[in-house]
Amino acid sequence: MKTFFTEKHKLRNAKTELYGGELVEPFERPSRAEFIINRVKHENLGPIHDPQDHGMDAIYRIHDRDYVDFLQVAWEKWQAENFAGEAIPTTWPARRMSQRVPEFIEGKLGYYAMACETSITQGTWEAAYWSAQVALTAAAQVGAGDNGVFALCRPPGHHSALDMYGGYCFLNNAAIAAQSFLDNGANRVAIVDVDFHHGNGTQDIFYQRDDVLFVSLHGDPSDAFPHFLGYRDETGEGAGAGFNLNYPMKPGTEFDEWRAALAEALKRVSDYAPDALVISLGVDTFETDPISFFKLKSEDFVTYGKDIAKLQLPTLFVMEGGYDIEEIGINTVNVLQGFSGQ
Ligand code: B3N
Ligand code: ZN
Repeated sequence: MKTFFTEKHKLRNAKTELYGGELVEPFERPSRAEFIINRVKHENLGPIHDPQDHGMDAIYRIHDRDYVDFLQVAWEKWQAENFAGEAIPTTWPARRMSQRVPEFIEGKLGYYAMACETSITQGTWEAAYWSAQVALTAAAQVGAGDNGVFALCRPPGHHSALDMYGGYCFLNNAAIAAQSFLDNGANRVAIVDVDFHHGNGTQDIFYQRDDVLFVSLHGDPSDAFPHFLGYRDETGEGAGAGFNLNYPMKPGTEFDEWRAALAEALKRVSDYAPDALVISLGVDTFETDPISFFKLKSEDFVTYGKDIAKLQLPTLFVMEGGYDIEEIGINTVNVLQGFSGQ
């Protein structure tokens, strides 16, 4: 299996994350990608390629132009105010307040952020841009006939919506890739999100569409981030009614229950008969992940990789979360090896 990857991910190197009322070292840090790429090499998964530059058009197919403009200049504007720390929002357009976009950077951050753990820093935009290019290049490889391709994206993407960042995500790599399949001739694309967290951004982007089926298995939003989306009764709207499927699960969920949900999800995908499948691959479902609460073991990742392979669909794996950094490479490559039968 081919992997697409760029060292430019290192440009995303925030020093602070707001957690528990303190600024801590971010869970989403460069070493995550290093452990994964090292495991890809160690296991001889296949060749590793740099991404090509597909430009901005594919990004604008998913994200609002004003939002993308904001991401490009946010750090510069923050610095111009001589603030001492990294760019973190402190105020939001809450219920019954104006939804106008403010001029001042503090207001803009609050307008475009869905949460405030994710600091914007020097290099964030460039890393996010290249992460999207990794997904686009890998999608093109699937389009060219490879049955399984790995986009080692960092920063991740599935919390990012049309005009929203947060949850360590800036551009929605999986959504950008799915749209690129459609723009290059596919009629239907399915996205299965197996990250521990609900892919609120991906759901929101495709919620009213029937050309992308979105299915997510995740920690119940009543107990887990992102808290405000991912409930079972969110099934799609308008033309998209019936094309969004959520499987929220409770703290302590073990592999048998999780796998039964995956089987239902994959049956729905199979019935949909997509031309391509995108897996939003987060391995924060692992039993010792520091910020999650499912109980999957390393061997379970191989098993579900095999389950996905049984669909026999052209499949793009897009990296999302996973924070047990010592194990992230093993668990990620286990899925890919299970899928490819290596
Ligand atoms: O949810 C958290 C969080 C929960 C528990 C933690 N512990 C016990 C140390 C720490 C943090 N934080 C909110 C931001 C979570 C972003 C999740 C990004 C992700 O992986 N999405 O798929
Ligand atoms: Zn996650």
